[in-house]
Amino acid sequence: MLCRRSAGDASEYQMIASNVDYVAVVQSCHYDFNIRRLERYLVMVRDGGAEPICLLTKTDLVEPGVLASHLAQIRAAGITAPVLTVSNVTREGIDDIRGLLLPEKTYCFVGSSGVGKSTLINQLIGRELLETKRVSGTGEGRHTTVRRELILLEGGALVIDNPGMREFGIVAAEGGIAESFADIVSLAPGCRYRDCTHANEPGCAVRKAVESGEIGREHYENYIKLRKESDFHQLSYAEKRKKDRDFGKYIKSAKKDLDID
Ligand SMILES: Nc1nc2c(ncn2[C@@H]2O[C@H](COP(=O)(O)OP(=O)(O)OP(=O)(O)O)[C@@H](O)[C@H]2O)c(=O)[nH]1
Ligand SMILES: [Mg+2]
Ligand SMILES: [Zn+2]
Repeated sequence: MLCRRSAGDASEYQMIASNVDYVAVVQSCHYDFNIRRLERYLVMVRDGGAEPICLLTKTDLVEPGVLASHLAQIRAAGITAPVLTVSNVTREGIDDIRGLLLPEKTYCFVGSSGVGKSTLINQLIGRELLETKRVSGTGEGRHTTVRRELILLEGGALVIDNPGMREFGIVAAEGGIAESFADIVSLAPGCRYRDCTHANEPGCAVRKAVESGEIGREHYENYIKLRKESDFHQLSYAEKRKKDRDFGKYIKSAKKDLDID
Protein backbone atom coordinates (compact mmCIF):
# COMPACT_ATOMS: atom_id res chain seq x y z
CA MET A 1 0.00 0.00 0.00
CA LEU A 2 2.99 2.25 0.48
CA CYS A 3 4.61 2.79 -2.82
CA ARG A 4 8.10 3.93 -3.49
CA ARG A 5 7.92 6.62 -5.99
CA SER A 6 10.85 8.22 -7.66
CA ALA A 7 10.90 11.82 -6.63
CA GLY A 8 11.41 14.70 -8.95
CA ASP A 9 8.10 13.80 -10.49
CA ALA A 10 6.83 15.02 -13.82
CA SER A 11 5.14 18.09 -12.39
CA GLU A 12 8.31 19.16 -10.61
CA TYR A 13 10.41 19.04 -13.76
CA GLN A 14 7.76 20.60 -15.92
CA MET A 15 7.39 23.44 -13.48
CA ILE A 16 11.13 24.05 -13.59
CA ALA A 17 11.27 23.68 -17.36
CA SER A 18 8.44 26.11 -18.00
CA ASN A 19 10.45 28.89 -16.41
CA VAL A 20 13.75 28.46 -18.21
CA ASP A 21 15.16 28.02 -21.72
CA TYR A 22 17.35 24.98 -21.08
CA VAL A 23 17.41 22.32 -18.41
CA ALA A 24 20.73 20.55 -17.88
CA VAL A 25 19.96 17.08 -16.58
CA VAL A 26 23.07 16.14 -14.62
CA GLN A 27 24.01 12.56 -13.84
CA SER A 28 27.29 11.36 -12.44
CA CYS A 29 29.08 8.65 -14.41
CA HIS A 30 30.10 7.12 -11.18
CA TYR A 31 27.04 5.74 -9.37
CA ASP A 32 24.23 7.87 -10.56
CA PHE A 33 23.96 7.10 -14.27
CA ASN A 34 20.65 5.53 -15.23
CA ILE A 35 19.47 5.60 -18.82
CA ARG A 36 15.77 5.06 -18.05
CA ARG A 37 15.75 7.90 -15.53
CA LEU A 38 17.63 10.10 -18.01
CA GLU A 39 15.07 9.39 -20.72
CA ARG A 40 12.22 10.14 -18.36
CA TYR A 41 13.73 13.45 -17.33
CA LEU A 42 14.31 14.49 -20.93
CA VAL A 43 10.68 13.87 -21.78
CA MET A 44 9.55 15.86 -18.76
CA VAL A 45 11.81 18.76 -19.67
CA ARG A 46 10.46 18.87 -23.22
CA ASP A 47 6.89 18.61 -21.93
CA GLY A 48 7.62 21.62 -19.76
CA GLY A 49 8.66 23.58 -22.82
CA ALA A 50 12.43 23.77 -22.31
CA GLU A 51 15.32 22.24 -24.25
CA PRO A 52 17.16 19.49 -22.40
CA ILE A 53 20.91 19.04 -22.21
CA CYS A 54 22.53 15.89 -20.76
CA LEU A 55 25.57 16.33 -18.57
CA LEU A 56 27.60 13.39 -17.33
CA THR A 57 29.92 14.40 -14.49
CA LYS A 58 32.81 12.79 -12.60
CA THR A 59 34.35 11.21 -15.68
CA ASP A 60 37.62 11.11 -13.71
CA LEU A 61 36.15 8.47 -11.41
CA VAL A 62 35.32 5.86 -14.05
CA GLU A 63 37.34 3.81 -16.51
CA PRO A 64 37.09 5.04 -20.11
CA GLY A 65 35.17 1.85 -20.90
CA VAL A 66 32.45 2.71 -18.39
CA LEU A 67 32.00 6.17 -19.87
CA ALA A 68 31.93 4.69 -23.38
CA SER A 69 29.23 2.26 -22.31
CA HIS A 70 27.10 5.07 -20.84
CA LEU A 71 27.45 7.01 -24.08
CA ALA A 72 26.57 3.93 -26.11
CA GLN A 73 23.40 3.50 -24.03
CA ILE A 74 22.48 7.13 -24.65
CA ARG A 75 23.00 6.69 -28.39
CA ALA A 76 21.03 3.44 -28.42
CA ALA A 77 18.14 5.17 -26.66
CA GLY A 78 17.95 7.61 -29.57
CA ILE A 79 18.51 10.64 -27.37
CA THR A 80 18.87 13.70 -29.57
CA ALA A 81 19.63 16.25 -26.86
CA PRO A 82 23.26 17.39 -26.66
CA VAL A 83 25.34 15.16 -24.41
CA LEU A 84 28.41 16.55 -22.66
CA THR A 85 30.84 14.86 -20.34
CA VAL A 86 32.83 16.66 -17.71
CA SER A 87 35.20 16.22 -14.84
CA ASN A 88 35.31 18.96 -12.28
CA VAL A 89 38.63 17.54 -11.11
CA THR A 90 40.62 17.39 -14.36
CA ARG A 91 38.42 20.17 -15.83
CA GLU A 92 38.07 18.15 -18.99
CA GLY A 93 34.87 19.21 -20.71
CA ILE A 94 34.38 22.48 -18.84
CA ASP A 95 35.19 24.58 -21.88
CA ASP A 96 32.73 22.62 -24.02
CA ILE A 97 29.99 23.37 -21.54
CA ARG A 98 30.98 27.01 -21.36
CA GLY A 99 30.88 27.17 -25.13
CA LEU A 100 27.35 25.81 -25.16
CA LEU A 101 25.89 28.48 -22.88
CA LEU A 102 24.34 31.27 -24.86
CA PRO A 103 24.11 34.81 -23.54
CA GLU A 104 20.70 35.91 -22.30
CA LYS A 105 19.47 32.33 -21.98
CA THR A 106 18.59 30.61 -18.72
CA TYR A 107 20.02 27.21 -17.84
CA CYS A 108 18.66 25.24 -14.95
CA PHE A 109 20.82 22.46 -13.50
CA VAL A 110 18.92 19.52 -12.02
CA GLY A 111 19.93 16.07 -10.85
CA SER A 112 20.52 13.92 -7.80
CA SER A 113 22.28 15.34 -4.78
CA GLY A 114 26.04 15.00 -4.95
CA VAL A 115 26.47 14.68 -8.72
CA GLY A 116 28.46 17.92 -8.83
CA LYS A 117 26.02 20.58 -10.01
CA SER A 118 27.32 23.31 -7.71
CA THR A 119 30.95 22.35 -8.29
CA LEU A 120 30.42 22.60 -12.03
CA ILE A 121 28.72 25.98 -11.77
CA ASN A 122 31.58 27.22 -9.60
CA GLN A 123 33.94 26.17 -12.40
CA LEU A 124 31.85 28.11 -14.88
CA ILE A 125 31.91 31.17 -12.63
CA GLY A 126 35.61 30.73 -12.03
CA ARG A 127 35.40 30.90 -8.25
CA GLU A 128 33.90 29.14 -5.25
CA LEU A 129 30.62 31.00 -5.01
CA LEU A 130 28.39 28.03 -4.24
CA GLU A 131 28.83 25.69 -1.34
CA THR A 132 29.78 22.15 -2.30
CA LYS A 133 30.39 19.15 -0.10
CA ARG A 134 32.01 15.80 0.24
CA VAL A 135 29.67 12.94 -0.43
CA SER A 136 29.74 9.49 1.13
CA GLY A 137 31.67 6.72 -0.57
CA THR A 138 28.55 5.36 -2.19
CA GLY A 139 28.11 8.62 -4.05
CA GLU A 140 25.00 9.35 -2.08
CA GLY A 141 24.46 13.05 -1.73
CA ARG A 142 24.02 15.11 1.38
CA HIS A 143 21.86 17.86 -0.01
CA THR A 144 24.43 20.61 0.18
CA THR A 145 22.49 23.09 -1.88
CA VAL A 146 19.32 23.94 -0.02
CA ARG A 147 17.79 26.61 -2.17
CA ARG A 148 17.88 27.70 -5.75
CA GLU A 149 20.47 30.22 -6.83
CA LEU A 150 20.39 32.32 -9.94
CA ILE A 151 23.81 33.30 -11.25
CA LEU A 152 24.79 35.54 -14.13
CA LEU A 153 27.91 34.27 -15.90
CA GLU A 154 30.42 36.57 -17.49
CA GLY A 155 29.40 35.40 -20.94
CA GLY A 156 25.84 36.56 -20.23
CA ALA A 157 24.11 33.24 -19.59
CA LEU A 158 21.91 32.88 -16.53
CA VAL A 159 22.56 29.71 -14.61
CA ILE A 160 20.35 28.27 -11.91
CA ASP A 161 21.67 25.86 -9.33
CA ASN A 162 19.09 23.60 -7.71
CA PRO A 163 19.07 21.46 -4.63
CA GLY A 164 19.47 17.80 -5.60
CA MET A 165 16.26 15.90 -6.08
CA ARG A 166 15.33 13.33 -3.53
CA GLU A 167 15.67 9.98 -5.22
CA PHE A 168 12.83 8.28 -3.45
CA GLY A 169 9.83 9.49 -1.62
CA ILE A 170 7.36 7.32 0.16
CA VAL A 171 3.89 8.19 -0.82
CA ALA A 172 0.74 6.39 0.06
CA ALA A 173 -0.85 6.18 -3.34
CA GLU A 174 -4.54 6.86 -3.27
CA GLY A 175 -5.21 3.93 -5.54
CA GLY A 176 -3.24 1.62 -3.27
CA ILE A 177 -5.16 2.77 -0.23
CA ALA A 178 -8.48 2.07 -1.91
CA GLU A 179 -7.38 -1.45 -2.76
CA SER A 180 -6.07 -2.39 0.66
CA PHE A 181 -9.02 -0.86 2.43
CA ALA A 182 -11.82 -1.96 0.14
CA ASP A 183 -13.98 -2.80 3.19
CA ILE A 184 -13.72 0.77 4.48
CA VAL A 185 -14.19 2.33 1.08
CA SER A 186 -17.31 0.24 0.43
CA LEU A 187 -18.95 1.57 3.63
CA ALA A 188 -18.28 5.21 2.73
CA PRO A 189 -21.55 5.73 0.79
CA GLY A 190 -23.37 5.11 4.09
CA CYS A 191 -21.67 8.13 5.74
CA ARG A 192 -23.73 11.28 6.29
CA TYR A 193 -21.29 13.50 4.44
CA ARG A 194 -20.19 12.70 0.95
CA ASP A 195 -16.62 13.89 1.62
CA CYS A 196 -16.44 12.12 5.00
CA THR A 197 -12.84 11.37 6.00
CA HIS A 198 -14.07 8.83 8.58
CA ALA A 199 -11.91 10.55 11.18
CA ASN A 200 -14.40 12.47 13.32
CA GLU A 201 -17.45 13.47 11.30
CA PRO A 202 -20.84 12.72 12.80
CA GLY A 203 -22.90 9.99 11.13
CA CYS A 204 -19.83 8.11 9.87
CA ALA A 205 -20.70 4.58 8.76
CA VAL A 206 -17.04 3.50 8.92
CA ARG A 207 -16.57 4.51 12.54
CA LYS A 208 -19.88 2.83 13.37
CA ALA A 209 -18.53 -0.39 11.86
CA VAL A 210 -15.36 -0.01 13.94
CA GLU A 211 -17.44 0.48 17.11
CA SER A 212 -19.47 -2.62 16.35
CA GLY A 213 -16.33 -4.64 15.65
CA GLU A 214 -17.25 -5.26 12.03
CA ILE A 215 -13.99 -3.53 11.03
CA GLY A 216 -10.83 -4.06 13.07
CA ARG A 217 -9.63 -1.02 14.98
CA GLU A 218 -6.02 -1.47 13.95
CA HIS A 219 -6.99 -1.80 10.31
CA TYR A 220 -9.03 1.39 10.63
CA GLU A 221 -6.21 3.27 12.34
CA ASN A 222 -3.83 2.21 9.60
CA TYR A 223 -6.22 3.62 7.08
CA ILE A 224 -6.44 6.98 8.87
CA LYS A 225 -2.67 7.14 9.20
CA LEU A 226 -2.07 6.48 5.52
CA ARG A 227 -4.76 8.94 4.50
CA LYS A 228 -3.00 11.59 6.54
CA GLU A 229 0.35 10.86 4.91
CA SER A 230 -1.13 11.05 1.48
CA ASP A 231 -2.97 14.29 2.33
CA PHE A 232 0.26 15.67 3.67
CA HIS A 233 1.93 14.90 0.36
CA GLN A 234 -0.83 16.73 -1.49
CA LEU A 235 -0.35 19.74 0.72
CA SER A 236 3.37 19.93 0.32
CA TYR A 237 2.89 19.52 -3.41
CA ALA A 238 0.58 22.56 -3.45
CA GLU A 239 3.16 24.54 -1.54
CA LYS A 240 5.85 23.45 -3.95
CA ARG A 241 3.79 24.56 -6.91
CA LYS A 242 3.45 27.97 -5.35
CA LYS A 243 7.19 28.17 -4.74
CA ASP A 244 7.84 27.21 -8.35
CA ARG A 245 5.45 29.87 -9.57
CA ASP A 246 7.18 32.45 -7.39
CA PHE A 247 10.52 31.31 -8.75
CA GLY A 248 9.20 31.73 -12.28
CA LYS A 249 8.36 35.32 -11.48
CA TYR A 250 11.79 35.77 -9.94
CA ILE A 251 13.50 34.58 -13.14
CA LYS A 252 11.32 36.89 -15.19
CA SER A 253 12.15 39.88 -13.03
CA ALA A 254 15.84 39.00 -13.04
CA LYS A 255 15.77 38.88 -16.83
CA LYS A 256 14.00 42.21 -16.89
CA ASP A 257 16.62 43.75 -14.61
CA LEU A 258 19.27 42.52 -17.01
CA ASP A 259 17.27 43.75 -19.97
CA ILE A 260 16.80 40.26 -21.37
CA ASP A 261 13.51 39.28 -23.13
N1 LIG B 1 35.86 13.14 -8.52
C1 LIG B 1 34.99 14.11 -8.78
N2 LIG B 1 34.32 14.66 -7.76
C2 LIG B 1 33.44 15.64 -8.05
C3 LIG B 1 33.20 16.07 -9.37
N3 LIG B 1 32.26 17.05 -9.33
C4 LIG B 1 31.93 17.21 -8.04
N4 LIG B 1 32.63 16.37 -7.26
C5 LIG B 1 32.54 16.24 -5.80
O1 LIG B 1 31.26 15.73 -5.49
C6 LIG B 1 30.81 16.32 -4.27
C7 LIG B 1 29.41 16.90 -4.46
O2 LIG B 1 29.47 17.99 -5.32
P1 LIG B 1 28.38 19.15 -5.31
O3 LIG B 1 28.77 20.11 -6.37
O4 LIG B 1 28.18 19.69 -3.93
O5 LIG B 1 27.09 18.33 -5.74
P2 LIG B 1 25.63 18.90 -6.00
O6 LIG B 1 25.12 18.20 -7.21
O7 LIG B 1 25.64 20.38 -6.05
O8 LIG B 1 24.86 18.37 -4.71
P3 LIG B 1 23.55 19.02 -4.01
O9 LIG B 1 23.84 20.47 -3.78
O10 LIG B 1 23.40 18.24 -2.74
O11 LIG B 1 22.42 18.79 -4.94
C8 LIG B 1 31.85 17.33 -3.86
O12 LIG B 1 32.67 16.75 -2.88
C9 LIG B 1 32.61 17.60 -5.12
O13 LIG B 1 33.94 17.95 -4.87
C10 LIG B 1 33.93 15.47 -10.41
O14 LIG B 1 33.80 15.77 -11.61
N5 LIG B 1 34.81 14.48 -10.06
MG1 LIG C 1 24.70 21.76 -4.93
ZN1 LIG D 1 -17.22 8.23 7.25
